[in-house]
Order: sequence, then structure tokens, then C-alpha cells
Amino acid sequence: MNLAELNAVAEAMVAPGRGILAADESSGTIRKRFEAIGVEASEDTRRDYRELLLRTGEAMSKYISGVILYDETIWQKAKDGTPLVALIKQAGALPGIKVDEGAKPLPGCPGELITMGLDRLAERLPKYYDHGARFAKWRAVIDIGEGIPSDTAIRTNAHALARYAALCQAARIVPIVEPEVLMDGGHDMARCYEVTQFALKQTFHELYLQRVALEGIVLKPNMVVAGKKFSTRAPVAQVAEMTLRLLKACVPAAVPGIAFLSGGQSDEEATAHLDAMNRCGGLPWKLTFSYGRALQAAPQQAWRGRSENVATAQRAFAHRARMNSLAALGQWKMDLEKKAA
Ligand code: 5MM
Repeated sequence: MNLAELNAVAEAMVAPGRGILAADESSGTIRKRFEAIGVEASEDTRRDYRELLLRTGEAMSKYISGVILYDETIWQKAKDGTPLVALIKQAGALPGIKVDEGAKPLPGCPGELITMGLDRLAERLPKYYDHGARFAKWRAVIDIGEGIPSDTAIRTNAHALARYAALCQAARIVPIVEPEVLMDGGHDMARCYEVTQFALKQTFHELYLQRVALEGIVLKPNMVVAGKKFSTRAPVAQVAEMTLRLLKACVPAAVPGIAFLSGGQSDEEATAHLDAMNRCGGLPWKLTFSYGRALQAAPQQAWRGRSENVATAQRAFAHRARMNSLAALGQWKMDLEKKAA
């Protein structure tokens, strides 16, 4: 493992004012997203949509440091024959690859999931590296509900994340470590804090046991927010304060950066929370975004599968990328959203 090389990639992923586009929806997830905008999912429509994003010059060259791709996408070519990976590199961003194979039921733990994909991962990683991938992603899914999460689910998922991270670093690929505590339930912020704390503590313990160099990873956590079915939404300042308190207690300073998932927050909430945290300053790691829905909901709505809407969709994507870039610098203002509306 060349730690300097891994560290340089990790630092580039969280460079000031830049963040990650999570465009790695699996075929099932992108089908759902396309259904919502009346688009039939096929290899071609998935390619056309991802090409639209990657050809958004302003977003890709100024605000996006890297793009997480799904296995199908990383091998695809644009309509004119240019490999999609080449579009990313031409814009000055880094190609990344989701290497997990999705979450399956965890035996003995009803309602809980374990992320799959460790078998043959050591053989798959060099192929992605040779094709240009310089970072990877693995997402563990932790649900909060009646009697869950169990210790078993937290520990087993943390172990898998650490095994994945060690394999990535051995293959010269920076692992994005994503233990996602879902915001689907009716729980309050304190419960989110408690569960996320357990997940992060356990994940860093396992990373230590698997001898993962923290200077060569990027952490992708959820923020501390109440479940979607909880009665009230907390003020932005409270989400920022609790999330920072949690991260300071759990994430070693050796980690170059933290790139949040949006997790079902509205576009503006995800931006406002990131901005509020960065305004606090004095943090040992960079804080940026690795958003899927909070970067793509607007361009998907604008596109709706029609070629005549491509330019409008690209403007919508560039706008969200710029707003989140400002938030990563602690320089976002709600007025900027209104002016664009
Ligand atoms: C883009 O969605 C990613 C892939 O999801 P599936 O494997 O379930 O299809 C997802 O992992 C995403 O990268 C993260 O959850 C962050 O996305 P959000 O939308 O939460 O910002």
C-alpha cells in the first residue's frame, strides 16, 4: 500500500469547495427514480441520464471532486463513443465505483441487513483500478425501529466495512466508508445520535483491527436528524451542533474528510446543514457532500427523459452542485436559492 498516494486521492476528494456526486444507484433504485419522472429504465436511458450529468461542465469542473458509479456505468460509453470515465477525468474529477453488492437479510436478526460483496472483491478491485477508478464505496444500512438495531447488525456491518476498506487500500483504491443510519422511522434526534455513535465507534474499532490507514479513507456518515415520521424537524443549528458533537467524539483527526450522505433530507436542508457545520470552523477534517438524491432530484425532475430538457436539467444540477460547494466552504445563503427559483 502506498499511503501517500491514497492520502493524496482522499484529500482531492474533499478539496475545498468540492464534493462527491453519488450517481451509483443500482438498477432497482434508478428504476424507482425513473418511474417517478415517467422514464422507462433501460441501459440506454440510464446512460443518457448519467451522460447528461457528467457533461454538465460547470458542475463537474468547479464543484465535483469525484463521481461514484455503478458497475454498469463504469464500463459504458457516451453516445459519441467517449467512455463515461473519460468524461469524468476530462472535467478534472475522479472516477469512483460502488463495489458492494447490496444489502441482504442478516440471519438471526429479523428486519436487519448485512451488506454483501466481500467474496471475489480482491479480484474485482484491480480491474476497476485499471479502468480508472481511484476510490470505491461500500454502504452499510442500519435501520432504527422497535428493538433494532441489534449489536449483531452493527458489529457485523462494521466488520464488513473494515474488510472492504482494507482490500481497497491493498489495491491502491481509497475506500469511502459509509455506515448509514436510516432516517426512515419515527425516532427522535437523541436516538439517531445514540445509534450513529455506536455504529461509528464500532466501525473505527474494526478499521483499526483490519489495519486500515485512516489517512487513506473518506467517511460517509448520516447527519444527526430525527426520523421522517417524527413529529417535528429540529432547527438547522441544532442538527449542526449535534452532528459535530458526535463526529468529534467518534472520528479520529487522521481522517482527511467526511462527505455526508443526504439520506432523504430535502435539497435545501442537506445544503443548510452542511453549511451550518462548516461555519463553525476549527474542525480537524474537511466536511463536504457525497449526495445522491440532494444533487439529483432537481435535474431528474427537469429532465423527465426528454432531450429538449437536457440543458434545463444541467442547469438544475449545476445549481445544486454550486449551492453545496458554497456549503462546503460555509458560504451558502438561503437568498441564493430564492434568486435561482
Ligand atoms: C445513489 O444511491 C446510492 C446507491 O443506492 P442503492 O445501492 O440502494 O441503489 C446510495 O448508496 C447513495 O450513495 C447514498 O445513500 C447517498 O445518497 P443520498 O441520496 O442518501 O444522498
